[in-house]
Amino acid sequence: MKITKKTVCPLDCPDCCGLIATIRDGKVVALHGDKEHPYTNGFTCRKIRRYPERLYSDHRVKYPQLRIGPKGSGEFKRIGWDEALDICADRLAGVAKEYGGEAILPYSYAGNMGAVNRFAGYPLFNKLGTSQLQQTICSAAAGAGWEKQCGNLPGCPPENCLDAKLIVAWGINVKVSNIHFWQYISKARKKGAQLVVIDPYRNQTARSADHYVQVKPGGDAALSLGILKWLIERDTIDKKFIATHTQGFDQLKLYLNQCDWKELVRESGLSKIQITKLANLFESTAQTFIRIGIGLTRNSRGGMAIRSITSLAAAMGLFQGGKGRGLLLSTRAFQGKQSVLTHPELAKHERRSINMIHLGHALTTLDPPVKALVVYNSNPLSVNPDAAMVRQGLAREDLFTIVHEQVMTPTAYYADLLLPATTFLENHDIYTAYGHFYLKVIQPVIEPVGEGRSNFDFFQQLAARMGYDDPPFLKSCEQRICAYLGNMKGLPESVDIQEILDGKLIRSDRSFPDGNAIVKLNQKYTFVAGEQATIPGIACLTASQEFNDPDLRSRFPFKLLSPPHPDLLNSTFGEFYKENIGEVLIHPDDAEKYSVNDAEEIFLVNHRGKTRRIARITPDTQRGVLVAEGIFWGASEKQNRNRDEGGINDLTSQKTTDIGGGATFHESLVALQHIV
Ligand SMILES: Nc1nc2c(c(=O)[nH]1)N[C@H]1C(S)=C(S)[C@@H](COP(=O)(O)OP(=O)(O)OC[C@H]3O[C@@H](n4cnc5c(=O)[nH]c(N)nc54)[C@H](O)[C@@H]3O)O[C@H]1N2
Ligand SMILES: Nc1nc2c(c(=O)[nH]1)N[C@H]1C(S)=C(S)[C@@H](COP(=O)(O)OP(=O)(O)OC[C@H]3O[C@@H](n4cnc5c(=O)[nH]c(N)nc54)[C@H](O)[C@@H]3O)O[C@H]1N2
Ligand SMILES: [Mo]
Repeated sequence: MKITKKTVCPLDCPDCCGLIATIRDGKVVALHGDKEHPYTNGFTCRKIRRYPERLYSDHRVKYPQLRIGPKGSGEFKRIGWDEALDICADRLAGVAKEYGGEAILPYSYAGNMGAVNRFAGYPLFNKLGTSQLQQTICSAAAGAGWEKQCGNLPGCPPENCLDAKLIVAWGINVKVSNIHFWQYISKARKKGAQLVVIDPYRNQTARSADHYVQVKPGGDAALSLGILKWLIERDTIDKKFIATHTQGFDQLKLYLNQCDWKELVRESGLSKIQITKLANLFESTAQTFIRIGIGLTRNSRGGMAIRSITSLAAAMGLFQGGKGRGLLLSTRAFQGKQSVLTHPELAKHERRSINMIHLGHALTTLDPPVKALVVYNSNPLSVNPDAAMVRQGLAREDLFTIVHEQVMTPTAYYADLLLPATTFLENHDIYTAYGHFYLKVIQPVIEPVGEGRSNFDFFQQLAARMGYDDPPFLKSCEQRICAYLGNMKGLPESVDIQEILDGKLIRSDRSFPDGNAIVKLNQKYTFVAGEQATIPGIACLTASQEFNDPDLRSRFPFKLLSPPHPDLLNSTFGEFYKENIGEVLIHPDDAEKYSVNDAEEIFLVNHRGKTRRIARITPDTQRGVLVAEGIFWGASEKQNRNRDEGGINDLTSQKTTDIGGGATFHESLVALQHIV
């Protein structure tokens, strides 16, 4: 018998789709986009269509296993959950007793975006007094940059883009990483809108655009400040909006008056003509919608890129909204109290805090050392920067590693204790989105596959096994969802909690149809925001780090970008492409200079590590910039046999962004090396 049930995609993607699962004989046989979900609009990406295959594949971790071979070998023996929980409890309590709670490091991110399961480990780790993890790997710089100038303003509803005449995709590959937004762009273009893409390489979205602006990596502050300087010179900024809804503009104006065009040109990589052409387009199109991505923040000037673009948007009055006008980075639609998910009150004292980007450091050189690592909702060996160092850490004989996973990832290979995790199709949870304004609670659509347990169940059971009976450990998943809904900003007053629990789709009341949140919420845009020693108060030009390092530049002449691939979601789905090492885009002039042939398998190397890619020679990238789409596992699989070769993140650095402590994935210097 065939039935259908509604659910929500759990993947870390702005689109957070409503899905329809088709179930036959207790098994999910298909997933489709929900037609009743306004943003999903009946359509879903090709990744999620393969999810049923992932669900039942041989790569799935189906029961608890204990390592019997050498670290990283992937040789395990099957054990039962009872024994697994005993081992977890004994080892964690043992480490805490001998070395203190801080010798335990939990590592998690957003494999599952459900609020309950995403943060399910926190209460136990707070109780145990473990090291704390700063979850910075994705949007920390973007969030900090936005908050510095815009406070807690929500983004403009994506629907507003339908009436735009000029749409700017700035550091975002919409057709790959935010595909449902394309429907609005597409409809607006049918009504005459033009699409501008600002990106260091001609990505899939740029190939469909009306104008492609090839900015230098990290050159966005220079570009947006150049545009603003031009608008000020021509006196076409929105003075009324600036006077009414902002503060501190004069200081920025003074800075820009003194700012030399030569510097703006050098830093943006664009000529003055290219900058002013774009400025003229902005000036002549009132109905402008800017969609900013997170990609442009993954470098040492990432926060400043956001601060400069929002300052440009504020000077243009885009925050006032109006037909087809707006600015969207993240919607910030619903804001629940995270403490009801994480329960920090269970911690008895202050603990050290470790930026997840520094995992390599934490597992190899940190003192006092980490003795136990608990990984869930993440695949750090593939996604974390400086992964060669992570691998070195995971190989340590004196480190006890627990990995709770759905599939046999490169990280799972290094587990001492491997535990089976359920997927969203087997879970109860609540999902909010960062690309639209809807929220939904879902129930499991099938029974767990194998002996999988959700993050929530696993950590509640482990807490019980460790003898803890504080109230948070006795709560059900539904009680935690209710607590989260309790003080949530964005929930319309009229909604009934029971209806939400029953699965009703809710639209946030922080979504203003006209995109004029700043006016409706009576807030101000601050051009000058709290100057600190290393953080200027206004948007301005700053120096880049690794790309400017003369020593590294002399040894590693190429800038490497490593953005998403259409078939992967970060490293998720990597098991389908195990033999695939991915491509690297190389400009024809560079290929000639370094005698690289198209389709040649080649090493990318630097002082941190090395990986293989297939060369693709194309003018889509600029001279001196290599682009490697996708966090494929391929090379990491080879690495299990050959220790000094990993995935793309073996080349990226543990350096953090200018603000927010974010990752600098798109700022690594590398060299090309022939494989002999
Ligand atoms: N198919 C697919 N979709 C995904 C993901 C995936 O892995 N695969 N990942 C998901 C996740 S977790 C996230 S956070 C989002 C991320 O999605 P986005 O916000 O789109 O960010 P990125 O994909 O990192 O980068 C987007 C674009 O920024 C460009 N870029 C890099 N450096 C610069 C720069 O200095 N300036 C400018 N202007 N552009 C630059 C890149 O070349 C890339 O084309 O996507 C989500 N969606
Ligand atoms: N070079 C480079 N590196 C990057 C990026 C980049 O652009 N370039 N992007 C970065 C970004 S934006 C992000 S967000 C991070 C993402 O890093 P991660 O959050 O680690 O994302 P994934 O690679 O998708 O891995 C998630 C893992 O969690 C598992 N999982 C899913 N659901 C559950 C669950 O309910 N329970 C448990 N226990 N496990 C589950 C999945 O099977 C998967 O293996 O990667 C970053 N890494
Ligand atoms: Mo992300």
